[in-house]
Amino acid sequence: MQGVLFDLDGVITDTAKFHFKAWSRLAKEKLGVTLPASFESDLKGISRIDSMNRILKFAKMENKYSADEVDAMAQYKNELYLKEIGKLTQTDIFPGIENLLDELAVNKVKLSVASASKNAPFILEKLGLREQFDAIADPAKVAHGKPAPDIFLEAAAKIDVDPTKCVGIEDAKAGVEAIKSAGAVAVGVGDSNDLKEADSVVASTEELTYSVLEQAFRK
Ligand code: G16
Ligand code: MG
Repeated sequence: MQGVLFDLDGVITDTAKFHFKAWSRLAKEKLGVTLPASFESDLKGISRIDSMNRILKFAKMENKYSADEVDAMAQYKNELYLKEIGKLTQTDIFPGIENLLDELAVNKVKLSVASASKNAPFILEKLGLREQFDAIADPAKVAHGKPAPDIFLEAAAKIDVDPTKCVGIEDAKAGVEAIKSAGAVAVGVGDSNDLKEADSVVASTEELTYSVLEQAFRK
C-alpha cells in the first residue's frame, strides 16, 4: 500500500448535516417545499448541481427555471453552507482519523482526498488537517461523479501512485463502487450490508488503523 484515498464527508467529518440544513432552507425559501429527512443521506456524494436538480425534481419544478436561475440558487445554497462549515474545528474530526493519518505518515504512505466537494480544501483547513494530506483532487476537473471512478483516479494521479497500489476509504455505496472501478482496494465505513462491494468494512472510523488498511490491501 503506497497511497490512501480518502472520501471526506462521512469519513473525515460529518458535513451531510450542514448540506441538508442549507438545502432545506433554500428549498423552503425559494421553492416553498419542505425536504424529507431522507434527503440528508440521498444527497451524499452527489455534486452540488446534481443535488439542486434532484431537489427541483422533488418540488416538481424541473422545467420552471433557466440554467442561470438554477446556478444562482445553487450558489445561494453554498453561501448558507459556507456559514455552517465556517464553524468547524478540530473537535469535529471523526474519532480515530488523526491517529490514522499519523500512522500512515510514519509508514510513508501518500495521502490524497477524493471528495465531490469543491469546499474540501476549506473544510480541511478548518479542521486543521490541510497539511496532513499530500493532495486534494479537484472535483471541477473530473467529468463524472461517483460511482464513476474519475475522482479516485484523479486523487491517485495527484500523489503519483498507481490506483492498484492504493486503498480508498468510503462511507457510501456509490463511493465504494467508484473505488473498485478505479482499480483500488476499497475499505468501507458503516453497515457491511450496505457496503457489500467493499474489500473490507469497519463499523466506525475508530477502527481505521494502518494495520486494518494494510490487511485489506494484502487480502
Ligand atoms: C460531498 C457531499 C455532497 C455534496 C458534494 C458537493 O461529497 O456528500 O452532499 O453535494 O460533496 O459539495 P460542494 O457543494 O461543497 O461542492 P463527498 O464526496 O465528500 O462525500
Ligand atoms: Mg462520503
